[in-house]
Amino acid sequence: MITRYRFGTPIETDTVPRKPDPATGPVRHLAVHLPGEPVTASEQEKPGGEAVNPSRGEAGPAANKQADKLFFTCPLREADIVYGLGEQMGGINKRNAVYTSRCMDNDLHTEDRRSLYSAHNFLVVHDTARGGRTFGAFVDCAGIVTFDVGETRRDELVITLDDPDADLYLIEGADPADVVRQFRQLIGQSYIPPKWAFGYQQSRWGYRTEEDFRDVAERYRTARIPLDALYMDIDYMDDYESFTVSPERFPHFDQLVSEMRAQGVHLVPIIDAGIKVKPGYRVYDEGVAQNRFCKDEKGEDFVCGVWPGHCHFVDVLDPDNRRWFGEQYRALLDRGIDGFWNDMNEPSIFYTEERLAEAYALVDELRNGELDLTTYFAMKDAFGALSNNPADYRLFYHTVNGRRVRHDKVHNLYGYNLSRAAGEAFERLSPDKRILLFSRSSMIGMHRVSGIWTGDNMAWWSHLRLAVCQMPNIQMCGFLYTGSDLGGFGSDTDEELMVRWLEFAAFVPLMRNHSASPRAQELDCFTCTDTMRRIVELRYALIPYLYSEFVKAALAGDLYFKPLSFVYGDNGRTERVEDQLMVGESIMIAPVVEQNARGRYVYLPEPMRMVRFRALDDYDVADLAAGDHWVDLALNELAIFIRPGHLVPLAQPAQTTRDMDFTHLRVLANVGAGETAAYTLYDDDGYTRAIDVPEHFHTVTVENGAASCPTKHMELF
Ligand code: MIG
Repeated sequence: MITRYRFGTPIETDTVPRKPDPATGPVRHLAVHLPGEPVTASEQEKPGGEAVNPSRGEAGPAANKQADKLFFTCPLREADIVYGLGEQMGGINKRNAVYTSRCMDNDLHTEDRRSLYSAHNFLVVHDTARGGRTFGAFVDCAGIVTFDVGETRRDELVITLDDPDADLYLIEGADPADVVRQFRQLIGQSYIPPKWAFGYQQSRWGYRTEEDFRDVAERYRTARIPLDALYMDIDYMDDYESFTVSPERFPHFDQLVSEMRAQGVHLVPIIDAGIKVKPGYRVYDEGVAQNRFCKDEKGEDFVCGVWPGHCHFVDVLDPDNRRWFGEQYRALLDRGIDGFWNDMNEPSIFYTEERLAEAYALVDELRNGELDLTTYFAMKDAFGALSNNPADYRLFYHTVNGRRVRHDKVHNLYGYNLSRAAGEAFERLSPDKRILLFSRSSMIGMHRVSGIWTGDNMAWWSHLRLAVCQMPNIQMCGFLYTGSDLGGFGSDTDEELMVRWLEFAAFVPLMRNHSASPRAQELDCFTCTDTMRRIVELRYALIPYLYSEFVKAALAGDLYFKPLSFVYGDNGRTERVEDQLMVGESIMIAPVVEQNARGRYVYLPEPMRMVRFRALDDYDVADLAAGDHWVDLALNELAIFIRPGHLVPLAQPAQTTRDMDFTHLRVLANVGAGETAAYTLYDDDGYTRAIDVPEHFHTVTVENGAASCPTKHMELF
């Protein structure tokens, strides 16, 4: 059951396509503290609900509550687990930390980061004790929201809205999986990319010329490692101008696109949010002439510094500007491009002239003196705080329904609407074929037209582990197509981390190796390239299953990656497992995320069949009982655990998904003698926009030791 409560007059976010009528009366589960209202013991029991606010005096967190904000609080019991919040730091269970939804270009994802690039204001509070309550809360607003999930007080959840205008949705369900399903129904169907986006993809901030792309493609072919896409980072552009291609470095761009296409490799260019201020640059000229940009205090086009130097930001909160911005993608679509990644759309600001002037003034003042403790740090901070300074987000304005709105009030809507502009344009400009799109910044709502990647991680073991935990929480918020930079974006990777990361990423929808560290990270740069090739081949073998599970999850509003308890319920163990995931309906994975490990403990909630691959045709099988097992996993071993009565269809890998045969499949089964099992396989041509049609669903059956399917050639693996 979903109930909507309205507070104040929120700005429309378009996150919920069909809103239920707002309810009146008390809010169940959460105590509400309206702006200006003192927090007193009388808040303790809200009629008709179980919202309890522990009584307290002026001391404690209540005293910190500011009068102009809106708060929701809820006691946390020992057995409660909190899921959700999408792209944030921490574990699957979000307890004992604070998270702030404030889209930020934070390039150092340390444990203490409270904000990453996205604003995903949905969480589930689940009491794992018998008969406990389970509910979801979705805060639908444009402003900054902070979730103190028991950091300040272990026994209390406090949700703080900087701006007291919001819709609050409360979702009651039987269990977390049910709450998430209802929430996903509310926010609408998740974006589905083309099938080639499930292939292996190679990126690096450093490919500069068309020769670089030919070289990488050729190296993958020489090493016989499957590859579906190469990514073009900002250096392909002419002077960092979005939607342009450098004529010097890419003199034969169209030829490059078709050469790559002939090999089955898609080129995926980056698009940056900042539009360079440069008369003669078409997008700039048109944007100025048609009044498309955000304004400063004086009503002039707002200027700040990003990659290209001085930039304007398109006011994408206006539907007409959104349409105009979306049209810009045509320049590249017309040249055969069918995938994009949208970067810097928090939007990231390197500097503004206002902040720079302050810093220069300080330098001038201090130039000839001797720096002491105070002045040294003042100077350091003046430059250190130039980027993404909250003060700069107060310097510019949007027009929302004819009303001028300062950016900081709607900051979290920016990246969402920029990528929405692209996604909505693709539906017009490419009505027959799905276009690949993922974004760095996002808000719930954007999940209908785009995926996300998790930004600038590091080649750290902790970030491999983080990627495992982020996946299910991001997907709960609607973003099914997601992934982290494989191998780590910053800092040099090592061979072992790279292999272990590949073994996990083999199951991640967006399997993209991206980096900017000095060490090259393409898979032919390592001594264990053979192992890496075999892992990528296993990924390709799994594509029929992964794609099928992905599309079915999108259609059903379900998850592709699930925490174990979403399948098995709570048994005192399942709900505490954070380093194993369910992938679709048939498989559990238990990736190695520890340096120098040569195996790990794996918890099995039910008896499962372990298939431990060294390669597609080199594996061993063991039927394991429910419970804890030590599993040896040499560096070149990747294990999957198949649920009883379940099937996993496999294809023969090829160098690209285009070259794969999806009509002749084999099926891995965990089906006992005399038993029957069935699997619904989703498959299509890989790009059609008509997804949910009966011909795309195939029934695979295993019985009497044989596999069959009326519409595909099927053999037992
Ligand atoms: O300020 O385009 O997260 O993936 O390689 C850095 C260069 C801008 C940040 C993205 C990263 C990309 C990089 N970009």
